[in-house]
Amino acid sequence: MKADIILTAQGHAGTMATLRNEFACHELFSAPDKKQFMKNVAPIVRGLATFGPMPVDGALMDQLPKLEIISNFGVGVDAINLEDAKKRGIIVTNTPDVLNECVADTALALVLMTLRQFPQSERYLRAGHWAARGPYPLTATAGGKTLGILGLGRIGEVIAKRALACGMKIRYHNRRQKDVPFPYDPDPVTLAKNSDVLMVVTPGGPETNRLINDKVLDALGPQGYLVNIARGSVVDEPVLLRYLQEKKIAGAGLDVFADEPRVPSGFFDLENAVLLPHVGSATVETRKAMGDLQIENLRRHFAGQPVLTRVV
Ligand code: 8YV
Repeated sequence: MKADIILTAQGHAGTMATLRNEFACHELFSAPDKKQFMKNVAPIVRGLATFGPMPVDGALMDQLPKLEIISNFGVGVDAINLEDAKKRGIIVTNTPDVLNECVADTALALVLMTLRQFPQSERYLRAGHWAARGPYPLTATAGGKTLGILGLGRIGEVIAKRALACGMKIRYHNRRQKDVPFPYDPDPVTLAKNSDVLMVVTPGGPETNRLINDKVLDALGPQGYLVNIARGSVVDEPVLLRYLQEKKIAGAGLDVFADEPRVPSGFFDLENAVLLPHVGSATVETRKAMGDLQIENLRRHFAGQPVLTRVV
């Protein structure tokens, strides 16, 4: 018999097809009356396949007394209350590693796009300014600059590899110093002070909420750039917007925002920011690999085997 699971959102097409094939899927995202939906499925649901930022907390878990596993599509589990899951003995899994290279590509692309202003210079050409006004103004070289990585984990290390290939120097801050050949800074302010480009790769959640504040941005300074491929919550967004408007930092490359998909309109007017719609891991290949891992965790759990990538 197929296990009953809830799908919280519309995921990658291939992943959805496999989930629907192997499990008895109940689609919360398309239910017209969510309360009624939860009531109907409560007696049978044993799994939750989560996608995206929908919060999964103790109140939701309590509505599903048979819930055994939450299998998240994505490495970041900040939308899931892990303590609440732990207390209830519910397993939580994520999809680490399979997206490292892809997210690191996005991170490096944002460094290059932000320093070299490639999107802006492309817009300049398309607007016909090249012939009318002459060459695009000079920009900043990445090589020789210091990339400060806030959160040198699995993704951070792959970003470091790429940045080294561009001739950048690496420093980092983590809660704990690691055995890596890069200088360690004891806190985000010191890292920002010692960096030309500050790269945010920390997990989201309450511990990192608004870690990038005015003090960190002041330390980064008017010649410094911020790149965020982690979570919008890690940055104090209104402060960042003001610092970009007032040119208190040189520029920013952002793949993530505090209230996705809503981006404060002030960002749209900035010429010193490159903005991406959370595409860090968004390739066909990587999304398939993430979906495969999400499904394999569910498959194993319901076959009575240990899951592959357990968070809680
Ligand atoms: C995805 C991500 O955009 O893995 C993560 O934590 O942020 C991204 O890879 C997200 O998981 C899509 O739901």
